[in-house]
Amino acid sequence: MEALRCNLNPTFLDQFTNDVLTGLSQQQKTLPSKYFYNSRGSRLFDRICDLEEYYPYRTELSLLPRIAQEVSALLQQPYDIVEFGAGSLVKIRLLLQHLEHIRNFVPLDIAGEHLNKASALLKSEFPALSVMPIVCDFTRKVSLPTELTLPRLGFFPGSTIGNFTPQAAQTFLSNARKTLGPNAMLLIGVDSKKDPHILHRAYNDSLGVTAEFNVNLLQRINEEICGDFDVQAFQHYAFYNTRQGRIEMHLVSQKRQEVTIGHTRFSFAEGESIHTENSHKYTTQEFRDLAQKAGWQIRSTWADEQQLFRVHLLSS
Ligand code: AVI
Repeated sequence: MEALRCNLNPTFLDQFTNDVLTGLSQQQKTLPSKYFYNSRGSRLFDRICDLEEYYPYRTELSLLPRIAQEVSALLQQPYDIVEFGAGSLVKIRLLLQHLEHIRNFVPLDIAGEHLNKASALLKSEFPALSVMPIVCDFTRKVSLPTELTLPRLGFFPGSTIGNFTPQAAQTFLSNARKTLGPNAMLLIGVDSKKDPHILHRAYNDSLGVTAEFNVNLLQRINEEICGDFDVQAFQHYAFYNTRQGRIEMHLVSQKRQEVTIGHTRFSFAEGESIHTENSHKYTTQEFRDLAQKAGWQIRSTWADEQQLFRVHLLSS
């Protein structure tokens, strides 16, 4: 299965290099978390999802069968489904098994090879479903295939929205509304604010998989854009920033050192960090306010018993 390509920047490596050089030139050095997901990073993320400490994945997964049944009752008409950041297409199966009258499914993702493989496999399991993958930057407005005529149900699981700043999350929600068109709905997973100890464990697992996932970003820079990071000389550090309501992940330099990427050299003091990810947590009220600013209303909310994770159904 060959995906359509839409709204991508000319060359990925130019963009990657540019983002890395820009991020490391700031006073608080940063690297965008979207670059975690090369093939090794995606495998490490799958291992994170299997960890006992990392509750978001399994909690959302356990909610989905019930949600699918209730959404099916609520929709009362056929919908086409558009998944943002589709990845391995695991969670959509739980929806497709329970939702009736879904004719077209459009998975959107930046990682083309992975998307094509996952789409072909899904199609073999649901032969009556038309699967139309699009390789794109799904955070921007995407032109959907003209074959889609029904109203659209967007799907954005996993609390990936938490990895955006609140401003970027609002922009994403507003672009998703434009992508989906009139009378759309959006089913979105959002991690809740909770006891910081639970959060701390989830991002500091005892097997060190999250640490490996974080450090892999430096390895990727070495391999793909000629960096010379001594990856052993940076340590994973994740903490809950109460004021901002988010987990922050950093890589902390263990010594004074210099790193060269291509022809550009960067100096690190001992203890200086690179900020690699934010994972924002939301109360229902905070998320309602955010969604409203982007033109969405919450129609229904589902949560597990401990309110660790919520899935909201939004309507435009
Ligand atoms: C993909 N995203 C929702 C994950 C999160 O929890 O913010 C990424 C992650 N980072 C460390 N562990 C998992």
